[in-house]
Amino acid sequence: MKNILLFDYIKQSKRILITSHFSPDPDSIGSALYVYNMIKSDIDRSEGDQREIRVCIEGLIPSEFSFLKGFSDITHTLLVDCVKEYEPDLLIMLDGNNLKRFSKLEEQASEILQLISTKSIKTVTIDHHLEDGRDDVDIFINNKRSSTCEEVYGIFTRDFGWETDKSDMEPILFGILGDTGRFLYKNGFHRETFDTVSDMLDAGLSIEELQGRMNSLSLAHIKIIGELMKNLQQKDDYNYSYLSDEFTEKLVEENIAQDIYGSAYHLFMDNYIRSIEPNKWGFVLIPDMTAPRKYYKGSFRAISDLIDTTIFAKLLGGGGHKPASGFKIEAQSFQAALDIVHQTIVDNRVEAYANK
Ligand SMILES: [Mn+2]
Repeated sequence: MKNILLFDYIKQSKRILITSHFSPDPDSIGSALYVYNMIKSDIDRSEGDQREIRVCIEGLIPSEFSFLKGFSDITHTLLVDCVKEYEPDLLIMLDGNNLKRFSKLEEQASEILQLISTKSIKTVTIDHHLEDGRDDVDIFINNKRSSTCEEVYGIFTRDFGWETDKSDMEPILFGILGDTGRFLYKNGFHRETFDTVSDMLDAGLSIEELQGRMNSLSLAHIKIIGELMKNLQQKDDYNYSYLSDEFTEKLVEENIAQDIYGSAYHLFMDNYIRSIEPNKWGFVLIPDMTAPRKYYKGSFRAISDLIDTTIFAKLLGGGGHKPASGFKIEAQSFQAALDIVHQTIVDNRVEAYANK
């Protein structure tokens, strides 16, 4: 039913805008580019079709994603500027369910909400995260699949039956590999996931090649991962590590790119923080590279069914999934930020375990 309505929206709108969460990961950019490419092909198929389509994503976009079809078409500006200038009548938001995930600054997010209501822009969210705190939209789709990529593939390729070639599938497989941790994490719909992935392998895509694009490292990555290993600590029942303000400021002086900083942090977190014995969960805290000594961002990781880390992340202004969540806080210093995180754990640990 929702898919039929979405189909009508896409067919009847004149200017369609696609977005996904800022500083995109493979699932975010993969789902955005797939939806963009599918609708663009639909427009191109029928001669004289007046519809226009754009994809706009805020924040840092890793250059390793540039091989994906449609990458060079991404409008890389503030979302609010794109909404004002392009004047879409349909906004499709992917891999997030609150405008604050798509537009980095809070006042800009509220400005977009204002524009949505004054300009009567139709809104669609397709997501797979927990739903609390989500924005009200005209169509909300979340079937709790492993990734937004799986959700959108189920709609456009499977349900609508739109022609999908190998280059259309590539962003989808990239996103699934990213969000499933290459099929590592608990997945309530594993048959559907492997069935979807079988389509991609039949089309000739290679898991090895795509995973290779996610795993390739520079010396700068190794240096950052090494620092995180050096700073690793254990406290009570959890592991944690961090980068100091001084270390991060030195990276800025050395012109280390933000995407390297971000991907090294993710690699350390996804591979180590929940598996240093005897603990099975933990967090990593790092200064925001653009504003050290002011903003600090962190992520929690846990093995499945142990603890609900979103209990902590939400109190720290973030969210996500029970075993994997993130947050960003403002603090006077790195130590102050770290103290806030520890205290949040101490105060809410019982509830977090109970909610597993
Ligand atoms: Mn995702």
